[in-house]
Amino acid sequence: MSLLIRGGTVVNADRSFRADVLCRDGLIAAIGESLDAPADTRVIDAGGQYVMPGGIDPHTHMQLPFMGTVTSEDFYSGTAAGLAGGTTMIIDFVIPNPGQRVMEAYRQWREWAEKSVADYAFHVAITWWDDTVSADMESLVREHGINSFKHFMAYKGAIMADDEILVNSFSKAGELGAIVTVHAENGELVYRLQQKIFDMGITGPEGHPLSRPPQVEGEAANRAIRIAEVLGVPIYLVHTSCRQALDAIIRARNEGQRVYGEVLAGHLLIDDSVYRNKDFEFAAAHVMSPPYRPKGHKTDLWHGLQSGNLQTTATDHCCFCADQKAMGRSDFRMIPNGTAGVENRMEVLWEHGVNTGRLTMSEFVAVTSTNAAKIFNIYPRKGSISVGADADIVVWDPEASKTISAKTHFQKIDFNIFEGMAVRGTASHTVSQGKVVYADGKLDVRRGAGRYVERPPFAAYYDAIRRRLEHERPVPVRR
Ligand code: URQ
Ligand code: ZN
Ligand code: ZN
Repeated sequence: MSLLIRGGTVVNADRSFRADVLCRDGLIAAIGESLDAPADTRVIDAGGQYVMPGGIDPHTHMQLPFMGTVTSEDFYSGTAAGLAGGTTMIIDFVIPNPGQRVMEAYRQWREWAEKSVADYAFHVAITWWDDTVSADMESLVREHGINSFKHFMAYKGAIMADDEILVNSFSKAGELGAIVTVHAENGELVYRLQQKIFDMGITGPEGHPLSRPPQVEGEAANRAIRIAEVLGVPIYLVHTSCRQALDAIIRARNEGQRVYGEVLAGHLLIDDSVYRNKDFEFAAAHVMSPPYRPKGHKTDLWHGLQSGNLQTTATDHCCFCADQKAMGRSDFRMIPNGTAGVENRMEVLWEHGVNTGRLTMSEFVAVTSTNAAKIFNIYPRKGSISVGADADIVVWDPEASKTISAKTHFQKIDFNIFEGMAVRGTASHTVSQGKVVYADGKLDVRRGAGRYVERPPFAAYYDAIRRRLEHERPVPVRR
């Protein structure tokens, strides 16, 4: 069965143009004006609509065991919810417990993800260090298509990576041609401030942002960036939430360092007033790290996106329902950290990015799909409407309006951080591997249809970094 998307305007990160798109055998087979529909072809009338690369959410946590519970969203329901919002691929996280063989954790997450209905990949977290971790990193890069390793600088006593782990892991990643990513919050400071705030008698969700001020993120962001600079590895900062972290990214990028920044849809649109809401359930539902910030940071983050200093948008989709969040009713430190968003990312960014003029349509495509594909080395297979690319496509109706609500979303969580938000512009059809999987507000997915996407290491990055370091610093650099 072929699929012809007729009469639309193709929008790629570099340009937009009027063209039909023919999909066959899971790939884009032809792009052009007035394409014929071969026999047994399904036709979508895309008149007045945009035909864009399916979204890539580079930061999700489906069925994550965390803080004594497991997220309510699994790989089946989470990838389905993503498709309903135009996201056709996620990059999730393998997070070994400290001391757990990294390869064992990887196999566990691969098993969990087999139920996915859309394509997926993994960043692998390095939460401890010994020779087996080093060996498993090598095997993951060389044999299993992993090219990015995550480091949580927060969560002391759980999965926190201290400087010794950072230096060992960043060095190994550099040898392997992989990119390092970090959750940049100083875990020691968070631990101390949590204790201080709690001992002052502040036990509710309002204590959460007080224990992780922007300076705590700014310090860790700069430290991680500088460690990466000395070791000559490219670095990607996940969920950049504040001016202090953005400043660290901008300074390093202006010095020619290979640093990338991600921003969450939530941090662009929600501020810290949510934590002062008297309703525990409402405030606790917004507990995630880094926390939502005072209003001014949102403006800086939008400027970061518009200026190109932040390259990708994500959701950090990590769902905990009210009964799970209630684990911290008497102690904010026990509230499982995480919020949802995989279904709404693209529509809220279109509403507040494109409809406001902050972003062009092509910039929207870049920050919701193409840049993530390029940074994580799966472009142009993903992130482009081009012949030979995977037929992962969203047909976007710029005039379709809706109001976001937990009452109507597909996400498996009883809360929506964008509850009540009116948006104009949503996915009318989502195509995954050349099959229409979402249309007319209904999902048509098959459990297990999602594929694991292997991502090769980055020879080009390392070659450029090595040459720059040799050029700028006499110190001999690893060949
Ligand atoms: O830190 C993360 O990215 C995971 C554990 C999700 N939770 C969160 O609060 N961001
Ligand atoms: Zn994080
Ligand atoms: Zn996360």
